[in-house]
Amino acid sequence: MSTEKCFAKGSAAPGPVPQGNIRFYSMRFCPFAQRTKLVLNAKGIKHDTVNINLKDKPDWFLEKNPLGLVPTLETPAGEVIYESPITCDYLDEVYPEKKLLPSSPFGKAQQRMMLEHFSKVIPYFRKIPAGRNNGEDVSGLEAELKEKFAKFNKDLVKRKTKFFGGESITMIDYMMWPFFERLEIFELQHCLNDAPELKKWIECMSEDPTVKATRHSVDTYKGFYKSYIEGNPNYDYGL
Ligand SMILES: N[C@@H](CCC(=O)N[C@@H](CS)C(=O)NCC(=O)O)C(=O)O
Repeated sequence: MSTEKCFAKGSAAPGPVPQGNIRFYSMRFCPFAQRTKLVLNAKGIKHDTVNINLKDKPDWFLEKNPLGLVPTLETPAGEVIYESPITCDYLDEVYPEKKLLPSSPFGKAQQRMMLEHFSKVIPYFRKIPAGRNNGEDVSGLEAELKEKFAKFNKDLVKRKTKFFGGESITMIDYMMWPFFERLEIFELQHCLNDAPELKKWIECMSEDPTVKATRHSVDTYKGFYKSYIEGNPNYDYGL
């Protein structure tokens, strides 16, 4: 696929997925799709990317994923996989190079439990900016987020490791990262004031080549989110 520009309703469907490839349906600014992108990149998986206009989805995309969500994967055999944790687990299982999930059942279970905890953090990334935008007092929500970050900080202190799964990056780090990448854009850095270990984790993650290769600049994010808040998301912003 030679263009990063998004496909909207009425666009011709991309052809079949070539053998030896996997197709990644994405949206360039989606944090959930970024999880899958991190895993694809970290594992060096050959893939093509089809970006979707989420405000005006092509019918052929809805036929593949009735939920209409990115990330979605498609194999040359026409198998379709969606929901970010499921796509990432699938990739880790099918492509054995550079395993990101622990091999032990308990290790895997621990990562899934951490992800469950983290899923309670994600709504704050929507609620706080939306509240501010409506002129509401969001200090209570900010305090709650600070508390949640402090718990993740405690977890790192207890583990005494650089990353959440050990001394090197594992799946859980990539699953959480896209939201931390957006802290500055959503002006939420102050919520990390009681979380020094988590701040160190952010610094270590920022040095990871896969993280570096998949991130947008703050200006590009700002440009996209401005269009998003105005109700007219420019999915091709910066192209
Ligand atoms: N639970 C899903 C959430 C994915 C999601 O919300 N993706 C958004 C883009 S960031 C989307 O596709 N939105 C389209 C829509 O809601 O119609 C996952 O983890 O993959």
